[in-house]
Amino acid sequence: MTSMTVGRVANAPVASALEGDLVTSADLRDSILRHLTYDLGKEPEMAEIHDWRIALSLALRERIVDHWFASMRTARHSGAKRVYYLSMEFLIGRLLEDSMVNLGLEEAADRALTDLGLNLQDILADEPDAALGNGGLGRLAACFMESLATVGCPAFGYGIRYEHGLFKQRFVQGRQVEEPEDWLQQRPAWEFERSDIAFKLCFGGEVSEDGGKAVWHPEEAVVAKAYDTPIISWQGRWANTLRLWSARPLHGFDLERFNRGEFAAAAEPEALARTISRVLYPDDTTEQGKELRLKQEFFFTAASLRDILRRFEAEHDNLRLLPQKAAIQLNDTHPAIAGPEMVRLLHDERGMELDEAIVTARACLSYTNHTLMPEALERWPEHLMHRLLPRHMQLIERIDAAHAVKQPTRQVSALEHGEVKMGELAFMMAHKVNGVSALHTELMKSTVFAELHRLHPDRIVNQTNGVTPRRWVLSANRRLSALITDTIGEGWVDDLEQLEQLEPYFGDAGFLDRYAAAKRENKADLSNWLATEMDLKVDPTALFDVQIKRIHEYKRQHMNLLETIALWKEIAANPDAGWTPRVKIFAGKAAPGYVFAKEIVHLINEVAAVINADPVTAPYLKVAFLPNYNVTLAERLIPAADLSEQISTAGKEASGTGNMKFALNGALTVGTLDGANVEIRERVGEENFFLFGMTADEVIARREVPGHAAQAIEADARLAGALADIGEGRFSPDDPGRYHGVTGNLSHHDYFLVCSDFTAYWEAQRRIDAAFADQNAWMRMAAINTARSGWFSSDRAIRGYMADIWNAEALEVPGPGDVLHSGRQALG
Ligand code: 26V
Repeated sequence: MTSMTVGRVANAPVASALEGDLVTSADLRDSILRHLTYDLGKEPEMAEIHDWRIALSLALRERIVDHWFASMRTARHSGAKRVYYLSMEFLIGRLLEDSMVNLGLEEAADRALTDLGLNLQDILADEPDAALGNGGLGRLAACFMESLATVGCPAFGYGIRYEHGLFKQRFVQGRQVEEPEDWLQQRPAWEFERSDIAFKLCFGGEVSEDGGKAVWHPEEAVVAKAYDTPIISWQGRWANTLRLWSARPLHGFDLERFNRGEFAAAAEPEALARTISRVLYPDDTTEQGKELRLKQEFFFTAASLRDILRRFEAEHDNLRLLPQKAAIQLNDTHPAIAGPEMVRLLHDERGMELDEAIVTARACLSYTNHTLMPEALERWPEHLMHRLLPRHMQLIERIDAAHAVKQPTRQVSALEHGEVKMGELAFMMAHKVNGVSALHTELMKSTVFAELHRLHPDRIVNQTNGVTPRRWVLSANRRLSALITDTIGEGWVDDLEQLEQLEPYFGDAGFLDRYAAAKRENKADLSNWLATEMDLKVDPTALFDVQIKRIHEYKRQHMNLLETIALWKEIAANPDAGWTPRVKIFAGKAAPGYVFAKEIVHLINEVAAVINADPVTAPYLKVAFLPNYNVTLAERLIPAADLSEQISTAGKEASGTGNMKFALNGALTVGTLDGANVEIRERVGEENFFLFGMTADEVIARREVPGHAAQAIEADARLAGALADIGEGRFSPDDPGRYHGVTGNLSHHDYFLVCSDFTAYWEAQRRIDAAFADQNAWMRMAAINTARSGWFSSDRAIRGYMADIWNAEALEVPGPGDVLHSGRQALG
């Protein structure tokens, strides 16, 4: 099939752009074969698809390395401030296409593989997702890494190299079943193992005093070992490092015990130490109070701070300069132990005065809050903190006391009811605290952090989230990207607000036709995929109505489902009423221990089975719940969506980022005034957004109305009918009472006000039906969403952090032409 004699054009002189490309593709083919042969030890005839994929990845990685070293060198020599993004999660997905597109080597790779008798799409599809995150917070961190590189900001991402990422979801008779995720099974293609970068980290023991100095005598130690993945910018202008820590034993294998025949015991320390980086916690709301989780948090935070200080001390000798050289962003409170740990490193280990150490640490640190849900705000029992990190517990008390001195009324403390409140601790130790949408930031000021905000009125700032256009438009939606580039040139890819330039073309019939054709073809692709992968036939011209996100009560997938049931009943009662055909698409994982969310999963599947089997309603309604939602599935679904479901109870969704991806890809939003929906609606225009439901203030007032749920059900026969069907077991005839928990919750407590918002939601959906029937008008609204959503680029968000929080500057990066196709020439 393949041959090593590939010198056909490799030595040809580069006389034209075309020939230049040919040289590149031949070079690439050579290096794919070289990596396959000499790194993987495979003969082409014996190689399987994953071998080729890894060989291609290594060939691309090789081309990233020169840019990477050059960027590091530039950062070192310039003395510029570096940004450190500490995040417990990086939900990366696949990296091969991203790297290839950013390097501008897609055509070359395609040609090289064709020459080798291979298909690029098959190879891309073979890459497992790096699923080192739960949802929005982790995906935001991944978008930010790509944007940090693209804007040329010298930065490191720091996190944990989990052996097992987020569990895989399967449905067994409609129920969610979790299976371990194993992304490291095959050789990871992107990372570099750094055996030389390792830090010893300690836990437990006690603290003694020696001449007024605290001395920590820990009882346990592990080693954090670094693995680096280079993150390349758009057009390869800059590259940063994602450094993930893996836990190892301090003293490896116990040979003495092994020789005594205690084989399992000999390997025990290794297994125990490795446990720390073994699994990603899959619970993105309820804190389980797990000791291991606190260990994970300290493990990666402390390793990262040591690395940051080591780098600083190699370049500078005055610790007071630290805040000018290092901006450390805490992604949620998960790394909030950074406050006390930094104080310990500066005060205990380097002799800085305690007060100055606190001020210095604060000047470096800043904290992003991603949720106001009380159950998701981290609190650790003091006794646990004391047992695991006794010196840190002392320092937390000192930090809290120092803060209290400055506020005579002493209303705020990081210590309460025997717990350490990590949000308060992070706030006290950060010079800036940010929310992730305008509404969320205002709610932070008026609710959870109201007192702290009163004391520090300049500390809270807003940075509305964003998403990277390279992955979420350019790569995920090739047809739309080609149309945009044909119309306004390629500048939009790293200057997304240029999408505004599309609007003048809407008058040309041709533009909207092509826009509609792109959407139609994306939907046809998805329809084919649903047919082959899920054995589900759908009408590719139907309205594709998509809700994809973690399954959670506040996100209200069950409100969408109730509307689906009500619609189905109405269509069944009157099939000839001219219904707008719809495909309701759901995807999302429930946390393994979250009983209510798992019941919703089961119910969606059971409702889908009943509706999809109904021949009367089949032309108008189908329901699909796609298993194992992940980044790759999102990339497949978003470009094919007509309608984006963003229906959370107002005040509960901090921002949302899926909402931005949908709007950019020309799906209209049906949504509440929550999170970034508010800003999306402001930008795309209220006439291009389907708003419904209570505002955050109205939600709070409504909860005070006694019997609000019963009232709403009484007033809406459709809602009552859908609830009755569920309650009577219409979708679960084998166990009619299966969903009494769900219906009971909705009819009585209904904390998330599904019933109270239902009627408005139903009405919005019928407005949508009517609007979709006029395809020309709909496509115009969709195109307006694309043209006006450029502000939601993560490049804009990162520039906002740089200006308002980090005080960091981008470094001059050479233009694309200086870098691309420059072979092994370094950037200088
Ligand atoms: C919390 C916990 C608690 C312990 C176990 C594991 C775990 C994992 C993650 C979290 C954080 C949940 C917060 C979160 O993901 N918030 C989402 O952040 C997005 C990015 O800012 C935002 O768009 C979403 O609205 C928000 O829900």
